[in-house]
Amino acid sequence: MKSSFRWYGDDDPVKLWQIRQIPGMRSIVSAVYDVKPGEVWPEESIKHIADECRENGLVFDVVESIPVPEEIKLGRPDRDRMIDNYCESIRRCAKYGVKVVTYNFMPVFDWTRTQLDKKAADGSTSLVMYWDQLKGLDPLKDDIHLPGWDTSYTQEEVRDLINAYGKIGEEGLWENLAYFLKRVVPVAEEVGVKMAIHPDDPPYPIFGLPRIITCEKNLDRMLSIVDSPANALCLCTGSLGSSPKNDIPAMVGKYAGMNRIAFMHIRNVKILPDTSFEEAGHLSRNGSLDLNAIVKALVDNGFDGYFRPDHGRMIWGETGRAGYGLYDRALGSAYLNGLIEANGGTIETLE
Ligand SMILES: [Mn+2]
Repeated sequence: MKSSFRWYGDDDPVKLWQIRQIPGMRSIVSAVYDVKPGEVWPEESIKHIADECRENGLVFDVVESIPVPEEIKLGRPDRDRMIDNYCESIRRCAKYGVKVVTYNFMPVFDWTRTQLDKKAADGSTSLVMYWDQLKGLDPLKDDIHLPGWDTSYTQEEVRDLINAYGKIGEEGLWENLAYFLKRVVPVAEEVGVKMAIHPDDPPYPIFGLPRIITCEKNLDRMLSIVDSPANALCLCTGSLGSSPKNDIPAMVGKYAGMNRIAFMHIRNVKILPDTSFEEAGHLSRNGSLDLNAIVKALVDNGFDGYFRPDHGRMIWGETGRAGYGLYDRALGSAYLNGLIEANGGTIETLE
């Protein structure tokens, strides 16, 4: 399998030369951030990332993410134009060597946490989602700002979007996902790209918004919409694993065996008795997931795709983008290398 690391471009406090020094590191996971969702990615921006990675002994071959605009998720009249743009961005990424394009189909908000800097007993900080902190908040009534939420929406826009998703419901969202996949996957196939859907985070409804990429039954349904290896999963253990109903090692083994995982996000999460959760260190004993069982399931099923450590804690006084510091993700990567080696797996590096 191929070791990768997310990088937020030139503004990222974590530098490519640092990422290169992580043992076994190969691929950079990044995106073009200078255009609005729904617009075509400029070729020069894609080329710029690819060139910088190459200059640093790395390869830019995983995109995370090309965002899917609300117009497509809601099935609004402008969606055909935006799907055409999306397909063009995929073609351009492929031209510069991209093999996997990650995306998600979450309404309005990408992920939900209530605090980004919860201090643990050892002094490290991490992202958490506490029901206590969420209780009593109503985005239809209050102007709430949770960390990670798109700040470009006004309160009124958020209210309109929530109402629009309320009208289409889960089945409407499924229909719009199918419409999108049936147009996008053939283009991806043609240019040698795998589309990798990231699960909803957390994998249950928040504020009544429909969420569909949540569990084994729904992943099966998603994969059956277009039965192609190019219609694949970005299996995020921490997102799916924040619901105790998901058996992550079993799901990893099943989908790896079907050759439908393009990209693995591997991290741990600690589920609390009331189903609140904390992002824990990668080590199995720090959280609720058995990371060795997850890696073993990948190795045993011949997984040869990309993996990356996911969100890390902030440790050693590092400051920067919550969840995306260098140190703890590098520790996570080293730990994953150890598990892969111990299970007889192979880490492919560049020549
Ligand atoms: Mn993830």
